[in-house]
Amino acid sequence: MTAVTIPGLDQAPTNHARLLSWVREVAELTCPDQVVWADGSQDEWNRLTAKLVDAGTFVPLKKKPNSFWAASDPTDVARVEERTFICSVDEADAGPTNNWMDPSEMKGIMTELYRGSMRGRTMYVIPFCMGPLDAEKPMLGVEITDSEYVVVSMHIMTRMGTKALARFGEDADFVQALHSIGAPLEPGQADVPWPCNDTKYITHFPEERTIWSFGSGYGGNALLGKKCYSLRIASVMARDEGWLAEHMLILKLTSPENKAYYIAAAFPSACGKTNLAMLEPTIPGWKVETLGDDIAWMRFGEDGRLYAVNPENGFFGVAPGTDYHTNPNAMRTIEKGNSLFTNVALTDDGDVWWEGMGEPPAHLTSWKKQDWTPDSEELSSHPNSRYCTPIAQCDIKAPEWEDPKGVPISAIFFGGRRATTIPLITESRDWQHGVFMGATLSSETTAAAVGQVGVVRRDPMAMLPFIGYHAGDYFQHWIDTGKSADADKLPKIFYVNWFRRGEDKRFLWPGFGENSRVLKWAIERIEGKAAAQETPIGHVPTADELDLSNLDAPREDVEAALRFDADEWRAELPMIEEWFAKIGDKVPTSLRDELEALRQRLG
Ligand code: SAT
Ligand code: MN
Repeated sequence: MTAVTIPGLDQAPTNHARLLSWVREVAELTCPDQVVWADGSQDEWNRLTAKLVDAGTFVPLKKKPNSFWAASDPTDVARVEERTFICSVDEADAGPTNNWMDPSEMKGIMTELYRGSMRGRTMYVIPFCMGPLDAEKPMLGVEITDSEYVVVSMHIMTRMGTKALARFGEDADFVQALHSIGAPLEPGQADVPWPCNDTKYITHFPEERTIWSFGSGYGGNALLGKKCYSLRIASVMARDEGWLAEHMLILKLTSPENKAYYIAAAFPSACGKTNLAMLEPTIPGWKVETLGDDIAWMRFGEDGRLYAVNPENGFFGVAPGTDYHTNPNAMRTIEKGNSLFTNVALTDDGDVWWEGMGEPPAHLTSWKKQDWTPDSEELSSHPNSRYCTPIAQCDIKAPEWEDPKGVPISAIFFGGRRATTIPLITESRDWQHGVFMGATLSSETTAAAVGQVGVVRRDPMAMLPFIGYHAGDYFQHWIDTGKSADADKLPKIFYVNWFRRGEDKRFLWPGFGENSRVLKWAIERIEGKAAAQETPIGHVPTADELDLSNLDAPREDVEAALRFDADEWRAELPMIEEWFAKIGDKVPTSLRDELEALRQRLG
């Protein structure tokens, strides 16, 4: 038997035996026309973006240098949680919050889907590194994909190509990440601008540190370094190795006394992580710089503090609602170009537009590629439309954003989108109480995942769709992380809610840059300088204890945003009980104790 010859297959720029044999195996299964090893060069970017323009996937923007507009297939716009699986060997390890299938059964199904799935296309092999390349132990991966859109997106979102491959040597461990859009082309068959498949699977084999994704080209389903590797697979690595892989932004806050603090904050998708990460404080003398907007990997340093690294190299932010008022730093970052825009609207003069940018132009091309005017009934941009832009060109990136040691975290914020019940900010009594806050975090659903929007669901640590193992074990891992550390070196945990509403449904707190007032209070609590009220749910400031100088908001609203309401909390208890019942036996006893103590305090 002779080996199959596929152009490019034998031109691998590596001697890594396991990588080479996996690439051959995938090529023989998926039957691409050719194999290309992505090098991450400018030349490659130019070649692939030109190819995407030819294919009708990209429209170059006249108003932003080296930037492109893309509209997806209208059915391929968000993460597909129903089609996302954790295929652990033992079903019990996936827990009640994940879909599970036996790994060999899933591999059987997906192998048949992958068979010939790259016919008529190019198979790209993308070596990449999550986190800084000069880390002592670089976190390596290889994504195989038949999508040029994925390759150019990975140029922005990861450190990839030749510079990443240099860290593989001949036998480094790496995460195998296989992706196919599942749209083979027969000879002579014309392509469509956004090829994908109605059948989708986003599958993780945690014991093997392997990801198989099929059928979708959308960010979180297709850029496998992001949610699949850096959260689902990394959370399992973190459990095994004693660290934390979390859905958190990382920001640096500098006080008027020039003291720097680092804050990590977890919010569900599309709840303002990017805006908070890039916030422009409205209070004088305070400064925010950005290290990351979506994912934090936290490990203990030699000094016993928890240090965070952002594994990503780009921002993949929600576009609608982003403008010079809500997030001027994101606007300045994308203004510099080198960015991709997916499912926003295209202006007639070759720029992008989305809801929230102020007055709409008289005519646009909508994300559905239809004529759009301000009278149109539909939105011009999909609510989960995204910009993808390099962190390196963000003016307020912290200089240490690529430090492989990470930055020492002083405070962790958990937050969700809740119209009632949850005060603007609550400080936990201690780590265990903070873990309880995180484990019972709730939020109204958003457009970042396919499904109904605006329903309250528990979203523990904003990780519900991203915990790669049993949620009860994950809670225990958080508890154990606290026990393994020196209590006064641990970050203080806070619970925040920017989204509380008044009776007429208006937001009670102005949010955005004004959130700096809340950050300031948290830091002053850490410094022992600010007062708080002891309540059954934790320490909550009164309006007097927040810096409200020059705030343009009614004081009654601020008071209402800060209010602890015992009745609302009593109504919350059965929902928390229901949530714990869903997790089952594995809810740590310490968290059940926290719930019982809360019930007692509420009377
Ligand atoms: O899943 S993505 O990373 O594409 C976006 C999100 O849901 O946070
Ligand atoms: Mn996210």
